[in-house]
Amino acid sequence: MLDRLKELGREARAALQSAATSVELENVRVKYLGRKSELNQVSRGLKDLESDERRSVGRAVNELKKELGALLEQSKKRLESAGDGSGGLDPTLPGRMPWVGGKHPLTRTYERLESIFRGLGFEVALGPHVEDDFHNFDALNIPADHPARDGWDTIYIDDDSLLRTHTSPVQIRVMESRKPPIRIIAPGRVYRNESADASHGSEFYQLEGLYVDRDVRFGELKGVLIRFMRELFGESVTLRFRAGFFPFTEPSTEVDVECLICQGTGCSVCSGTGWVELLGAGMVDPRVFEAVGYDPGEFTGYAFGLGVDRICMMMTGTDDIRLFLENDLRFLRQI
Ligand code: 2NM
Repeated sequence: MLDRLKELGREARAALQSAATSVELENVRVKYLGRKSELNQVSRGLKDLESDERRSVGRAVNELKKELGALLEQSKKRLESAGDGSGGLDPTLPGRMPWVGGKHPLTRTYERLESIFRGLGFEVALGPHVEDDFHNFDALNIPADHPARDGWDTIYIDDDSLLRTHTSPVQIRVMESRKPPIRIIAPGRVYRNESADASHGSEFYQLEGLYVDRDVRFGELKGVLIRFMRELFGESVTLRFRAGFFPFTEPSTEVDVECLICQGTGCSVCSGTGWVELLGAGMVDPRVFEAVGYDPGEFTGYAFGLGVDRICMMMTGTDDIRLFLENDLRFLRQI
């Protein structure tokens, strides 16, 4: 009899634990603990047993009933928390995503800029980071003995090799290799021999654009830049065009956007001015066309350049450019 009880216990335990729905659990309860269950029959038959056997079997029956009763409650709870008897799975619970990393904020900014300009008909052009004086300076109307060269804080590798100080040499190389119409953007990393502070890094990302064809006018440049900035910052963005100077464009303009962080009231991102200088642009100087073998009488064009880091700072409310190069996950995860 005791052996039979042991076996019964094993069966009942397994059945209780594997019941996957509340209906199944109720069937298990009826079978092993119900009025007509084998255990109950043994219980009722106790009175017919010899007193010794009655005592030992009686104790075993009670212990088993108690144990199975507790297991039943446990299983009920397990299924209740599933709610619908779906076997412990609640598909309405919020999901959990492991941290798998993400794109760097600069990459995301750059990809957004690229996609806007692609939408405006520009194709992407790339070029070497190690350049020569001709492509980085001379072709851009910045002659060797001219004080303007000092303004770029160039990192030289040897007499004629340098780390590009802007992506303009990419545009020069494209013009050397093809005839207009040309409508390109040249994004990428550029280098300056500067000590880093909150708004300057020794390397940063630039995106320059170039459009050359017959009869390209300043109005088209303005139109494309305004469209670009409205796509990026929203239709209600406030812009300011100022007269500017670059050796490679004439006339030239600098474009500011009202600081998105403080709405123009002044903060650390805009150094208290309410405006952030976003890009420089202008009509390509005839001397640049001469340097690449284009006839300035036949073609005109516009060019522009912007700092990707600046834009990323404004869009993320970051007031120190160095954070973009340090790769501190505590910073990157906030963005
Ligand atoms: C700027 C501002 C204005 C520019 C000019 C050229 C080229 F190659 F066509 F001459 N590329 N980029 C340019 C013009 C860049 O950056 C602030």
